[in-house]
Amino acid sequence: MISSTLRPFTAVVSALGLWTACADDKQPSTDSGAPVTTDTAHPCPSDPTCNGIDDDCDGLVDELAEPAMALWYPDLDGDGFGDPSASVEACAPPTHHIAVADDCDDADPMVHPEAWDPVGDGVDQDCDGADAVCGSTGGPRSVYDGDVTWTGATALTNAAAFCTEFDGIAGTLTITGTAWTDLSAASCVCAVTDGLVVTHNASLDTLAGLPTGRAIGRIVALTDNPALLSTAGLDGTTWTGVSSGNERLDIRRNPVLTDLSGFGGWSHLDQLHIRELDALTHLSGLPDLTRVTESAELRDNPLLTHVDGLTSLAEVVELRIEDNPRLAHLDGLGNLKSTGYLTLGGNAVADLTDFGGLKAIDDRLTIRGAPALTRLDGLVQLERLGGLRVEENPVLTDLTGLRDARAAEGIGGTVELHSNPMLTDLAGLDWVTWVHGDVILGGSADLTPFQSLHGLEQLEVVTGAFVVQRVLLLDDLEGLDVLREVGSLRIDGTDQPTTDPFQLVGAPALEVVHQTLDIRNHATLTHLTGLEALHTTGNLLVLDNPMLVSLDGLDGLRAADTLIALRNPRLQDVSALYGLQAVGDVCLDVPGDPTEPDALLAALGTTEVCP
Ligand SMILES: [Ca+2]
Ligand SMILES: [Ca+2]
Ligand SMILES: [Ca+2]
Ligand SMILES: [Ca+2]
Repeated sequence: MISSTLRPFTAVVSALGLWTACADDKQPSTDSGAPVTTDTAHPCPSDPTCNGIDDDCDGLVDELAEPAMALWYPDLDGDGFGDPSASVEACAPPTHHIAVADDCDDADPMVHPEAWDPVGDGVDQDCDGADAVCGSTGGPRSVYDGDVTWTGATALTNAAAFCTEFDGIAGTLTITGTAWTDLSAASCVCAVTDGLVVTHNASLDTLAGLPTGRAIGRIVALTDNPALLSTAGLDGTTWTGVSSGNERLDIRRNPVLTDLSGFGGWSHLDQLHIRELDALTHLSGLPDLTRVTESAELRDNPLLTHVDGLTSLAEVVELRIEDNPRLAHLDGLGNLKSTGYLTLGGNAVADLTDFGGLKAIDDRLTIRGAPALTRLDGLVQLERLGGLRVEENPVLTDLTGLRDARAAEGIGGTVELHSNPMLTDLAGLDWVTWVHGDVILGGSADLTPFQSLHGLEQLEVVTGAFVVQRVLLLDDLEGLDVLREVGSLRIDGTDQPTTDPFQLVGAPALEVVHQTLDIRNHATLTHLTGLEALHTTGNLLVLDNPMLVSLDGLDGLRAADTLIALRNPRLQDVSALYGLQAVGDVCLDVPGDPTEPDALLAALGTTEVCP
């Protein structure tokens, strides 16, 4: 509008030919005659400045004063940059006009050549011809140093304010308690170094809206978003922060989430948590994940039927797949080569055939509470087994499937079995020649139907304790054909209802018990027959065996650190101990022949010391 009122000043004068300066009459004239020439002998009397005319005919235009004519641009939004399409030529700036042009939107003071151009909002704030973009050429250009939280009713304005200055975060971005339906309010965020936390957003149904070219480091936590349907909006993210020590994907309690895609390109994690996702049927979306250096858990997903999105996974330090009651097949885990701990339970899986590629379970295989697991077949390539725990599996009938793991030759840690009501023996472990840990059968829980130790026929050495407790139907040690050395041996017969007398026969090669040989609470044990090969033990404890008459069976014993036999009310014969050549403290109670202890002590050249 201003331009239309000012432009006529020169244009109209010229167009109407009202007058032309310095014609032949040497005076300003109104005719439109000959071209202007200079007449220095008859100069015009004056030369009013800034009308663009050589009024005094001296050949100089507007020479007496400043400024000269210039172009002026309207700056209606007051941002210091004018509208280049609406210039005005004048000696002085008209109202609201400035000398600087280049405003590409003179109605918006946030848009001008020096403005911050937020990424991804579709607006070219800095007038360079395009909206800013993330990536190697586009950003982040301004990084906020610290954590950022957008929460509740102020989330939108806080995000918008942030985006007027920054497009990167050296910290964690938390979005919580918002009314957002997507993440477009965060469309300026090109990079977050430490993680993206999206939690408790009632309306959020998609993660779309983040800018193209974004990079997210270390952590993505998506928890408790009741409307979240899909994570596909994260597709295209560059996942950074590898080896930072806390790289984590944590997705839990998003009850309608069905699509876990969007994590392509993520190759390494320290922790993966996929938990309590009530609607999830397929675990897809991690096609490039090859390694989890701490733990991966898939737990409490009631509808999960497939884990086909983990096809690249080769190495996990701890893998827990538990309580996914419809998960019958682990068909996406065929490339898994090694784990530290592998824990399975509460799924519909019937065997271990989906672990056919597994070469090493370095710490422990735990099979716990598996309602459909009847057999353990499938570990056909296993070369190392670091430990074994099998407990509370209602339909597991035998361990024979573990013969597939025979290449391992031994078990590098503790073996524990209890509370498998259909399991009657250890058949299937007949490739185990050593256990570098404890063997605990029964322990604090029942091994109810357990009837024999058959299955351990190749076991030669147990470095830890061999413990058999609460085994109601076991009546001997048969099966331990070649066991020659254990750390400790505790055979505990508490509450044993069997009418067959318990005997210690079945371990004819046992020569050394390094720490403690503990025989107690056997309702029917009468002698220690069966231990004839034993020549060395640390502590020998014989306690609370109501029917025990003699220690016959220990005739080969030559060295013991301590000997304690107490509360065996029928014990009368300890003559088997006369072969001892080295013994430490002795404490004997022989109710059936009170003279026996003194005679033995004298023969051994020691005195009684009781604890
Ligand atoms: Ca402007
Ligand atoms: Ca502007
Ligand atoms: Ca922009
Ligand atoms: Ca721009």
